[in-house]
Amino acid sequence: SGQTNPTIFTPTTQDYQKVYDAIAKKLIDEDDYDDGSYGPVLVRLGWHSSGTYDKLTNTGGSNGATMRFAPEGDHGANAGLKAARDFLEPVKKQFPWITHSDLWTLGATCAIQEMGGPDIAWRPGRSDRDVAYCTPDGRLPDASKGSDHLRGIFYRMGFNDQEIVALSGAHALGRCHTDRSGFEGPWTFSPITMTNDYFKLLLDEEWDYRNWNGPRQFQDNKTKTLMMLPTDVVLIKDEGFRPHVDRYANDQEEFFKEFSDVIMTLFELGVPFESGKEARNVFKRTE
Ligand code: CCH
Repeated sequence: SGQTNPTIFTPTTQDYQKVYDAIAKKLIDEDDYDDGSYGPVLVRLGWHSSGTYDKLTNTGGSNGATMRFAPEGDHGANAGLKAARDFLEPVKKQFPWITHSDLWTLGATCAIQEMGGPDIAWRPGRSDRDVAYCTPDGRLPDASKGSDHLRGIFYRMGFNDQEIVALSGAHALGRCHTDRSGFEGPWTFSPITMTNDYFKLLLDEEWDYRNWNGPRQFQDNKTKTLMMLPTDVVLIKDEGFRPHVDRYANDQEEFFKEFSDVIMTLFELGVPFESGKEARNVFKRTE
């Protein structure tokens, strides 16, 4: 029936849905990690594998999964992401036909949906590359810096101010760890549920410097349990970013829509897809 070589397996959307389901099941089963989910660290893995993209040289991005190798895996920005890569390894064993680079972005997509975020369209087509394709250190943002640095990093990927703010809303999820980045604490009270609370809290709380021995970070004046990075607070101080923080704080649906678009774009940066946009698919979530 049109098949030329029966030993070559061409996965269908249903096959990728099976991978999605296996990741989702592991997320439910392995709930004794961090705040109760590997979801946030999976999102960070998808982001750090993609956020190395440089549009001028068309290098970096999720194609390649070069974080598997030193030196990239050892870049300071990637500290702690071994937890996410190890979490996905049994899924790779179960579905050996999927590439690591497809698996990492699919893992992040699954995590966002399973944590109550928006639908994210995803398509396969990434291939794994060898160590020679590792990106140089310094392509990911430095949390201690200001708006010029943020723009420098994200404009290099091809994003604009609105997209920078939308992407930053991922900090509704997860936390900082002293043994990874040096920073400490979660951004929101519900770090394993995707909401627009990051934007609401940025606007509604008073953010003071935390008095501690660690790197400069902010804490909420009321409960002193939440944190913001210097690069987070930049979003309410900078007049190019601020209007989008206001919009997203006021309307979670608007945030979800724009976040969904921009994270799909992020995960596709630099990938030489053979398929067109019609190959994008939204996977069914776990009930
Ligand atoms: Fe982030 N992020 N991120 N971030 N990030 C950290 C954790 C998460 C910056 C710095 C940090 C994005 C943008 C930025 C997540 C998603 C995204 C940490 C703590 C630092 C530091 C790491 C640790 O100690 O474990 C900076 C600077 C920027 C600049 O824009 C974007 C974009 C995304 C996704 C779209 C997620 C999720 C986490 C939580 C990880 C976890 O383990 O809980």
